[in-house]
Amino acid sequence: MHTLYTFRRCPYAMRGRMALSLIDTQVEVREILLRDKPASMLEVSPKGTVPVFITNDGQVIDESLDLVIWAIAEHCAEWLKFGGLDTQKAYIEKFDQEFKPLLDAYKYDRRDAEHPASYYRDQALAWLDELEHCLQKQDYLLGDVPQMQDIALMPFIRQFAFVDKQWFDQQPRPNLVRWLEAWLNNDLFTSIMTKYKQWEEGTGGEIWHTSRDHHSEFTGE
Ligand SMILES: N[C@@H](CCC(=O)N[C@@H](CS)C(=O)NCC(=O)O)C(=O)O
Repeated sequence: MHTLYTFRRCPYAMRGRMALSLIDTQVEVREILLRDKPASMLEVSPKGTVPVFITNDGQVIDESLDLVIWAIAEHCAEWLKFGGLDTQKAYIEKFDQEFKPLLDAYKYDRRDAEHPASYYRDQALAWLDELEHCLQKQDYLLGDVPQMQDIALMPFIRQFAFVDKQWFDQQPRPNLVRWLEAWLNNDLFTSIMTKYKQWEEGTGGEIWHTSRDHHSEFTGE
């Protein structure tokens, strides 16, 4: 069985769990706390970030985008229909590099920051505008069906929105609001937000039977 070290509220882990829930497999879920990382996780991935996924043949995948690609590229090519793997991957990497630091500066509003939180929020708006522009003509970021890019970005847009949801919803980006609401209410997202108790070293984790139901829902397969 595969093993997943994860933290429920981490957006990187969320994108990994969403991608895993598109395929048909079994995963031992080990829910961790970032302030109390299990030794066995640090042993396989000393950098100490989640998600960490260990395949049933022992391959360690400790970057969320690699995990998403592992799940999607092999099993759900339809999620790479627009643009293909390399283009979507490059876009997500750019998003991670540019948007995430602004999101953190906005969300955590550190006292020693150079600027007020609203400065970082406003810096991030170029990204939101770009996404809004894409969504003006279609249901999802790249077309009328969701793609890897939707899954990879959604947890971060969610986190951004929830810093001040009222502000976000009142912004002139109705299509982005609509896209986010649809994901928040979609089974593919709600089902990966199950609450698990913290995993204890030496015990068995929760067994998660993923299923292709979510995949079929979008592809009609
Ligand atoms: N590039 C990594 C980043 C993952 C990451 O930074 N996850 C955060 C939680 S959201 C983490 O584990 N941080 C370590 C810590 O806070 O100690 C990935 O995409 O998987």
